[in-house]
Amino acid sequence: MYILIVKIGAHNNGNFMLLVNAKLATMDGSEAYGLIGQGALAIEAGRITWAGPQAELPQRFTGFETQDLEGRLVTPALIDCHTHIVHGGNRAREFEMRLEGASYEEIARAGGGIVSTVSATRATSEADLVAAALTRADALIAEGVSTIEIKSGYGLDIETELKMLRAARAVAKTRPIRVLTSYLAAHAVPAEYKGRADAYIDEVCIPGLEAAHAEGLVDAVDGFCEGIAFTPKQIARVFDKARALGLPVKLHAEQLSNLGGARLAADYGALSADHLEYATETDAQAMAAAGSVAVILPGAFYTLRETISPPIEAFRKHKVAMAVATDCNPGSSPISSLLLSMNMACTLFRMTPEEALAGVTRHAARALGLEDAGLIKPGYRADLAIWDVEHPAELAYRIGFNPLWRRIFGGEF
Ligand code: DI6
Ligand code: FE
Repeated sequence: MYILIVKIGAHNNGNFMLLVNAKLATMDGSEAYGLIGQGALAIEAGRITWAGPQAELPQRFTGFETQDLEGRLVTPALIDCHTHIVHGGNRAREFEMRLEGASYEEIARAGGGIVSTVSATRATSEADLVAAALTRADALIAEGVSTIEIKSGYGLDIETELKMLRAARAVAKTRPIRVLTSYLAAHAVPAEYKGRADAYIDEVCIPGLEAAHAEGLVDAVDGFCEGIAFTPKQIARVFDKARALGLPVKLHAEQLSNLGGARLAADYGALSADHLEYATETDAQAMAAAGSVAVILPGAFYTLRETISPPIEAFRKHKVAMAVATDCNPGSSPISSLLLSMNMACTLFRMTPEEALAGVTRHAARALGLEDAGLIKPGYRADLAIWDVEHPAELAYRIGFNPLWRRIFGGEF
């Protein structure tokens, strides 16, 4: 009985909260960040139940525990919708090789690249994969991130793909963060299947997907459609299996060349197509019609010193929602800062700071198929970031600077 009373008390204090004297960037799709200058926000049982101008706060909230934010900016907590944070080893040696003149594709074709991380990941225990991923997750959390997508794809055998996905699930059990997993066995052809990509799809990729799905480890299915990876036809076979299992798809498409990946993704009603440096206006039209999000990954563009930018203007023109993500991975994008990714999206691709912020909140949620995150609105999860800045444009503007004051996850600081 005593325990019961204590629990009810804790529930009341922990789960009902009123934030006052706050500047709210609701990111609800209205003009100018959906900004409310002198705002208040009510949280009940982990959800936002009211948000608006403080002067209009309904009577029923009197008696709530209040937090005076002293004019600080509140945004939806950030969402990193494309990461590979579970992996073994690192590729600093390749970084040196690229600086000596080797290209990413040359290194990949010479047996380096993705497959070298595969050897390291196979050799790392699940517990050590989790520990390494947590350091990267912590860096993201420290910047106000509440939700991350984590891909497999460095196992390339069934056992290791499952180990990676279990490690990804463990991240969410160990930290206050939401994790969505993507099965990415169609990431590269492992050495033991060299020259036999179709056999790899049939013997590993598809049976592995069935096994991972049976264990509840898969939230979406991804692939790498590229000259150094898989053809649209091979990806389509993986997507057919995803569809049969009722799983949504997404695709690494047109990163280094245009093979028709974005159109393939659109044909399958993909949540997103990602990278897209070589995408065309026709691809943008197909994505718009399918409602697929364009996930912009400036960290990979920067690291590989690419020169062709994704067609941002075409995405704007055809109203393709643009998300921004880190692509945190040991090869092409060793970055674990979403704020820096936002800055890069602006400076390298001329996205606006408002597009960049929408790209890590509302549109990132859409890229993950989430309908209860990414904006400040009644009914949405109370996942919020509180910043020591005066204007939301400052989030993308500064470099190597983290103005996070507090993060609220599921209604709790
Ligand atoms: N595209 C990328 O940028 C990463 N994967 C992919 O399909 C690169 C992964 C790596 O180089 O390890
Ligand atoms: Fe990636």
